[in-house]
Amino acid sequence: MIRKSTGLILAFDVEWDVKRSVTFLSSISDLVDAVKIGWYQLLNIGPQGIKELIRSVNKYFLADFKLGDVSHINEYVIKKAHELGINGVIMHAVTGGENLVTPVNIARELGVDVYLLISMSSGGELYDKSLDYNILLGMDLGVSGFVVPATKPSIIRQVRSVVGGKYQLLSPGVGAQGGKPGCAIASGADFEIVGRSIINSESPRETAINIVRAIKNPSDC
Ligand code: O7M
Repeated sequence: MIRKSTGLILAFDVEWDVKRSVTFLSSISDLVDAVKIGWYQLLNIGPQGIKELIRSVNKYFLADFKLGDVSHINEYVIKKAHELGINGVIMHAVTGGENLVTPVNIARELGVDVYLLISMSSGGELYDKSLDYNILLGMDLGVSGFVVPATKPSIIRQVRSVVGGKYQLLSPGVGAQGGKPGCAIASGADFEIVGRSIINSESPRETAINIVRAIKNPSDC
């Protein structure tokens, strides 16, 4: 599970090398509870770069490779991610129970958390039609939590009301996609995932401080 302090997860979607990435993350490390990495890092710095990044920054690293394949491929990615030092992975519910059960069990044995994506910040209409099914699927599998969009607060509320307090809800779509900082957590999420608003800001640290403030004192949600 991600240890909660500020409630902010950085979506680190950047094309930077390891050195620049470490410098940036060190400058806001105290303000974020986890760093979400994914295709940007894999395609730009590669697996060895990711390993180096994780070794250099003392933070929870969440791998978002949008895992939604058949079981043995999911398993392979989780094992490889674990070797790189990844703490948690995001999996897509749409792949279905049969493709999720063994990978989730393997992740558990390795100490890697699985967060199940069950709704999307844009589109994802098929997900929203099967929300109840996917919530129960995740609970049956024993995942650590769910990805639920900041742009759809009613879905956050619905998921929270079904899962109770045992599961962590991670909410993307804050800032650039329209979600107001603080409002996803006010609706029942545990963490808000923010990328471009911080990364493209003239003063990323100041922007992150303002988001953390909004999380503590949400208004106009
Ligand atoms: O704050 P942004 O819009 O720059 O970035 C949002 C991040 O959240 C980006 O890394 C996306 O991949 C991710 N995301 C969504 O934007 N929408 C979703 O529905 C799901 C995710 C996500 O994190 O999936 C795990």
